[in-house]
Amino acid sequence: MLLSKIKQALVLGVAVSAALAGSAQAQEVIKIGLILPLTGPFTPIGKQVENGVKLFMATHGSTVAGKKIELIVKDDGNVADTTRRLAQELVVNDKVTYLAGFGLTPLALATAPIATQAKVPMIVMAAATAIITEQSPFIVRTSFTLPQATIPMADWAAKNKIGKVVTLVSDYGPGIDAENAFKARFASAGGSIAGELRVPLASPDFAPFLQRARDAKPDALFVFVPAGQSATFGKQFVERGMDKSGIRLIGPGDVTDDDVLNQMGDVMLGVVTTHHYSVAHPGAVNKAFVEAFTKQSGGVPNFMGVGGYDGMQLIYKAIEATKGSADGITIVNAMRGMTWESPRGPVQIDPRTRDIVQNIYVRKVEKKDGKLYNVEFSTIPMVKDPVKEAKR
Ligand code: VNL
Repeated sequence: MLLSKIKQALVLGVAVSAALAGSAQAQEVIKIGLILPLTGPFTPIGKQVENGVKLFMATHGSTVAGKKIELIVKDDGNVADTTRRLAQELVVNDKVTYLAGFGLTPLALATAPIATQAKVPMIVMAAATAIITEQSPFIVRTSFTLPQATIPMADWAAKNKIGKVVTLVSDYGPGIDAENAFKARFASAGGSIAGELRVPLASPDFAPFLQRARDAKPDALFVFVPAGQSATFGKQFVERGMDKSGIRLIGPGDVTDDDVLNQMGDVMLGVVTTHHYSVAHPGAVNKAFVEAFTKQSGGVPNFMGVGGYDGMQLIYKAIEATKGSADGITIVNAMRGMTWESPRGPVQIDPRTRDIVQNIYVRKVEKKDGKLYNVEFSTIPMVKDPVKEAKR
């Protein structure tokens, strides 16, 4: 009698574990399509984001809420038509639950209609023109917006004996956002704009623009160039003798990108910028992030790397919150209002706009242990995208 009970239990046990093994094999998969420029001039940006995404997966495992996470990485070569086609294929053929990446504004704008039609959440990890999140109700952003990063720069300049400024920006979405935000805020604080220069995005030659800026004799030159162009800009800045002209360099922190700052050299010492991330941001969360990122990729993270890392963090949190839902509306609604501690500091997804709310730091380039860093010295807490705030 007892023996048969034991036998029964054993048989049952075997049956249960067989069933468990079966369900593990058939474990549901959640697919994430990551589209980035991984060839062409913006390869370092794509690589930063990809490394951030992969680091988050490596440190947090690839099973969330009992589901296996599968990352599918695609290279758009910074061609908007390609980004859109890849997104379409990922949705239709691979049946991804999430689209992610988007290195530059035109790539994100081209893909927005796909997210809307397919009702697939689209996590913008890099591109930073304010209007992007308004192009689809399925877009949620973990990078930043240029107006968000720029307004504190205008405030700082106005308070620090800078009266006359020439602006020099890359001639597309984020540059025009930066120019407009700076101009309006700086003027309202009593500053004057002595010139507005726009440089083509493709293969830019900054030299003639720098000469014009110099001729206008401003107190400061406000610059936005996208990450990946700051090294070229820095080189031409020095070749034109701008570093010895007495004209200060200011701008959102794209121009002192942590990834290339040391390549730009000591001429950058003392440059003040405003941005949401510095590799030198204090605290345990960033320390661990920088160490792990450097170990994994061989280079330091910049704001693009952190955008990728947090984008994946947001996706994991949404999978947990929705128990792995595949419904785009459910997912985006779960993301609204989410908060977490990023390597950059505290962040929140604005429940209304789906843009990221974050601290903007005022930083100065300093040398520590022989290396250049953007050292934060002042914090403007939890800044929302000012363009969307103005529309309320
Ligand atoms: C964008 C904005 C791209 C800021 C960037 O680097 C950047 C964009 C490639 O929205 O296109 O630093």
